[in-house]
Amino acid sequence: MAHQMGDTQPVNQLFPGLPQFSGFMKPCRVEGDVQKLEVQGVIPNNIDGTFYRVMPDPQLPPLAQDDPWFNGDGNISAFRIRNGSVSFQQRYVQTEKFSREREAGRALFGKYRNKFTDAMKFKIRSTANTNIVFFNGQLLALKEDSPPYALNPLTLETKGLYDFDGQLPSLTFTAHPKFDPESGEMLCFGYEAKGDGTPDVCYYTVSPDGKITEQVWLVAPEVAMIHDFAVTDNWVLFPLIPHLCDIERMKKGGEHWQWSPETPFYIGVIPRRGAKSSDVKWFCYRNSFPNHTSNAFENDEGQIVFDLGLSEKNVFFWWPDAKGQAPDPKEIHSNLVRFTIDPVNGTSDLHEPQVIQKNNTEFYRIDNRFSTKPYRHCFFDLMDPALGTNFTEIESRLGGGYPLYNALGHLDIETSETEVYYPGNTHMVQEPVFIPRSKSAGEGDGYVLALVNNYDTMLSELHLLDVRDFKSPLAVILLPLSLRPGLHGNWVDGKSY
Ligand code: V55
Ligand code: FE
Repeated sequence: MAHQMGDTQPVNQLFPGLPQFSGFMKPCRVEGDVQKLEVQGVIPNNIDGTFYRVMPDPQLPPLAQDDPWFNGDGNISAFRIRNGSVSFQQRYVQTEKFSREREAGRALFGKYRNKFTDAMKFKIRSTANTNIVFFNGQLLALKEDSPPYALNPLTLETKGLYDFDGQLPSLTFTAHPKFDPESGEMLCFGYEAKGDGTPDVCYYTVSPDGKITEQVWLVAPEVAMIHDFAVTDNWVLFPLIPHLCDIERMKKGGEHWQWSPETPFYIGVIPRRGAKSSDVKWFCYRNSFPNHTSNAFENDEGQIVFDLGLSEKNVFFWWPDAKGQAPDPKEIHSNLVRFTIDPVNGTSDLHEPQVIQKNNTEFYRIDNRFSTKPYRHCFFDLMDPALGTNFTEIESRLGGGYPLYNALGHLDIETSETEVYYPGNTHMVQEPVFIPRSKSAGEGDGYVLALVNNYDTMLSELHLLDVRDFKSPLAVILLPLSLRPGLHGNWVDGKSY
C-alpha cells in the first residue's frame, strides 16, 4: 500500500503474521467492563469474591518480529462474583514500558529481558504479565525481572512500582510468592537479584502489614531461571530451570535464555528462618525442566516432600539450546512428581522421584489453606488427546507459543485417583483456581474456576465446578470477547478488599 503524502516515518500498525499473534493468540487489547455476564446454570450465592488473572497482551506490534508470548504487556482481568452474578473488568498495568509506548504510539521495548535491544532507556523493564496476587490491601502485578506494580483491587488502576516503601532488598521479585496460611506472611525471592547475568538470589519474607522480615543472599551454581519455588514449615526450596543467561550473548542482541542440556536440575534448600548464605545446600537431579510447583511439606521423618511438574524436554521451546535445537511442542510432557529430600543428612544426588500423576499436566493449584503443609488435593490442567478434542477442526484457530491443555484434573493424592472435567471437543483450559466452600470447609471442599477458550465460538468462557461433582459444571459464564491465554491468577475473597 502506498504511504500517504506527508508520512515521514510510517509506523507498523499490524501484528506479525505469526502463530503467536494469530487465532486465539490474537492480542485482545481491550480495556473496559461488562456488567452481568451471561450465565448458563447457577452460581451458588455463597461464592463472593473476585478472580483476578493476567495475560501477556501486547498493546502494539512488537519491535522484534518473533516476539514470544512471554513478552506481552500485562493486561489484568477481574471477574467479580456476587449474588449469583458476574461482572467483568479488564485493564492494562500502566508499566513504564506500556506508558512510554502508548505515548509514542509504537514499540520502543526490545526483546524479552534484553535491555540492549531497546529503542530507549527504561528504568524498569517489567511487563507485569505473569501473576497477580493480593497482599496487604493491594494487588501486585508481577514479572520476575522487576519489583511489583501495585494496583487498586477495586478499580484496577495502577498506583505505581512498589518497593515496599524502600525496603525491597533485591532488584527482582518472583512471580510466584507463597503465603503462609497461618501467619499471613508473604515468602518471596528474587534471582539475578543484583542485575542481568548475576548469580545472586535473595530470599526475603514480608509480614502481613508489609515489613520485610527475613533476608538471605545466596549465590546459585548457574545464572539460571528460577520461576517458581516452594516452602515448608521450616525450609525453602529453589528449583533451577536449566535455561542459562549469558550477558555477552545479550549484548550482541541475543536471547536472555539458552537451554543447557548439560546442566543438572538443581534444587537449592535453605532454612526458612534465620538462614545464613552458607547454609544453602544444592541438590542435583539429571537434566530436566522443573515446571510449576504444587506444594511442599515435611513428613514425620523430617524429610521434605516436594511436588512439582517435571519434563524431560525444554518446555520453553522458543529458547533453543546452543545448537539451535528445541523439541517439537507436541512432544513436551510434564508429569506431577514427588521428590523426597533429606535437608540435613541427604547427599547432593537426589533419588528418583515418585510419579504421582502420570498424565501430561501443568498449572497445579491447591487449597491454599494447606500451602506449606501436608495436603491431599491437587487441581491442574491436563492434556489427554483421547478425550475427543477435534484437533483438525480447531488447528487453524489455536495460534502458537504455549502448551495446550484440554481438561481439568483433580488428584486425590491419598487414593491416587484423578477426576477429569472435559469442557468439550473444541475447548482448551487455562489455569484453575480453587475456592473453599466456606472458611471451615475441609481441604479441597469447594469450587474450581477456570477460563476456557472455546475455538468454535472463538470466545472465552469461565467454567465453575463443584469439587463434589467434578465432571459437569455448575455454571458456564459467557464472555462477549476472547481473552488471550494467560499465565496465573488468584481468587480473592470478597471480605478481603
Ligand atoms: C514464565 C512466564 C513468564 C516469564 C518467565 O511461565 C517464566 C513461566 C509470562 O512471562 O517471564
Ligand atoms: Fe508461572
